[in-house]
Amino acid sequence: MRILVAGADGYLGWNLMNYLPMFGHEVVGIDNGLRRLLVEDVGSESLFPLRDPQERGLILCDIALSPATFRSVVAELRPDAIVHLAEIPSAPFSMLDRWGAAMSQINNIGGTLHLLWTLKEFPDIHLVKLGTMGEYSDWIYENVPIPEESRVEARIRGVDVEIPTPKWTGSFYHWSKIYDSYNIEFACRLWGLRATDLNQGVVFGTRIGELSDDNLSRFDYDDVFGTVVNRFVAQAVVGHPLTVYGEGGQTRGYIALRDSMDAIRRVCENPPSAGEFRVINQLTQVLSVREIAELVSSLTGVDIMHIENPRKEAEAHNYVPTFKKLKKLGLSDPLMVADALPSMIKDVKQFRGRVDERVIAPRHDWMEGGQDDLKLDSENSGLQGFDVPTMLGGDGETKPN
Ligand code: USQ
Repeated sequence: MRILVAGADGYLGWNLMNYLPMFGHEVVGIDNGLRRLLVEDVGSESLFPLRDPQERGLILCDIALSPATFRSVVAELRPDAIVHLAEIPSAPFSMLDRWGAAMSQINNIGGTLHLLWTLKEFPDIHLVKLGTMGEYSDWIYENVPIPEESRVEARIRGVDVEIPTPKWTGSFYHWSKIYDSYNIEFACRLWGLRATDLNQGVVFGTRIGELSDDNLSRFDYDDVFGTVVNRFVAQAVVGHPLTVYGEGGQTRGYIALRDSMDAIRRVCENPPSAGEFRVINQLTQVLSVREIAELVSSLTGVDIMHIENPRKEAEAHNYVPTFKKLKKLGLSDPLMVADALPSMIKDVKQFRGRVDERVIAPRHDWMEGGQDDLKLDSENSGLQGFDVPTMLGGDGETKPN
């Protein structure tokens, strides 16, 4: 198959660019380079050194700012599938301040809308969209198993009806994913598009085995862009106590990087029919933060530290997600956190000198919402002053159109 990966410079994107060709697929990657800039802006960088996007052979293109360029890439390439990973993926970033919130939603929802309008012209292309398990709030699903469908049966004031799966969530980032999901489902109905919404849990891992050290994908461990398992591994390697937020009973779905790549491949190879909006819950294991900390601590001897939770979230709750569809697509023998940890620790140790301990502890409280640095409107040109294409040194083609 010919597959276009949007967001190809990211943690998942670059691994996918290397994984899909192993199965004979042709891949083309586009990216706007925003992730590198945002991580730099919060005072961090990928633990693994990265090659430039140009060296990686990626096309510099921002779906939200340069939709015409994106359209021409799609028109020329005519891919069988577009894997859409081109979003700002961080809940903490979206809760930093008004800019983080606005940028997350404008970039994510705006980019996805432009992508949908391009697909309207090419409706046979299968949209594989990265969503999140965080679209299912524990508020709604405390006593009900999380569905793996776009529709559920409900009884409203005594009447049995079928309704869109109810969603609620806890960060402006996660809300952007909910709005994306509903927009995509609407476009499938409206224009007969075919799409798969992958509600992915938290991903962990350092590499897909085959990547050489000088071609690794990014690995974030900071308080804003790092995710919990990867952060705990980086913390353990430098002897920093593991930062469990609050009680640590926060329970989530997890999936290994390797299995996430394999799931995406299988989803691409098995497209839904025209007009279908397919939902898949992409996780293989359910764990609490405390259980993860205990696993990392037992392997490394590093202490566990319960710190005040900078987020507003339930610290103890039920969590019963349904996740049957990946297995049906053939994903088997998933890698569990406990089994992945030894090789992750080994990989991270190689780069321990690059861990900056100043970005480990959480620096922002979600309730405070960061400093409200509202300048005069005339100074707020662009989002937080980022002129992405120019900062990347892109040519005229990548400028907003
Ligand atoms: N946590 C800690 N200590 C830390 C970091 C996190 O206790 O040092 C806790 C958080 O409070 C949270 C849980 O670990 O309860 C997961 O946090 P996370 O930062 O690993 O993941 P999250 O913010 O939920 O977001 C990540 C990805 C996002 C994806 C989501 C899937 O960044 O792109 O959508 O996982 S899910 O969690 O299912 O919503």
